[in-house]
Amino acid sequence: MGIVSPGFTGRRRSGSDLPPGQYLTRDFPVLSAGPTPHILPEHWEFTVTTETGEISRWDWNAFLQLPAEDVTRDLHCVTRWSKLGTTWKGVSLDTLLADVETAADFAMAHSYGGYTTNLPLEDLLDGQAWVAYEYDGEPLVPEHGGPARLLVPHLYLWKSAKWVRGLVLSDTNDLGFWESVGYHEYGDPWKEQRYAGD
Ligand SMILES: Nc1nc2c(c(=O)[nH]1)N[C@H]1C(S)=C(S)[C@@H](COP(=O)(O)O)O[C@H]1N2
Ligand SMILES: [Mo]
Repeated sequence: MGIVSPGFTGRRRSGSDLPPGQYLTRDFPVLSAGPTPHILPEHWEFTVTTETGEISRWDWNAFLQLPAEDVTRDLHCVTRWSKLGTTWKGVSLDTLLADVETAADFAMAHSYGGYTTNLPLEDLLDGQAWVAYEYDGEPLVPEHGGPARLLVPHLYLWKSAKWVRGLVLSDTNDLGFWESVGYHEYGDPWKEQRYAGD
């Protein structure tokens, strides 16, 4: 036909959307290392603790009053499934960290239930990470991390801590739950950084 519909704004889907070693899935698998914590929003809070011990705190109401963004991103799980074009609503870490004074290079995400995962602080900034509380237009269900989870889609999905309760900033790159048992400390899916040494 040779005519491109002017209304067509979708990304062209091709092999280049899929990092090496990944396959496409349409459903949304649930991967949790332990039982699903059921956190009532009124009991939820998110804290950022700096390397000097300063704490910033948002309860659910304060969190919902922060400006939120709609984001569409591809997800890549280290167990090799990828899901393209997932839609979320959440608060950018740029917003949450805007007034936090820190010189730290690293962050440890902590979850209700005890899960942890480590990231360089710079990977949480510049529009790369959110605390997400809606998925596909609905409140985030507990199985996928509700009331709210970290979303860091440029890294393997184990970095996107479900039931997130806070970040602890640090000068040292301490290892989180999966990282301490052999998963890669960074986890770039495009470099296939699945395990330590990859
Ligand atoms: N708190 C917590 N967050 C977690 C996990 C977990 O076990 N506990 N699993 C991680 C892993 S390994 C993956 S692949 C994704 C899975 O997210 P999903 O269950 O929403 O697909 O959550 C990540 N975040
Ligand atoms: Mo995973």
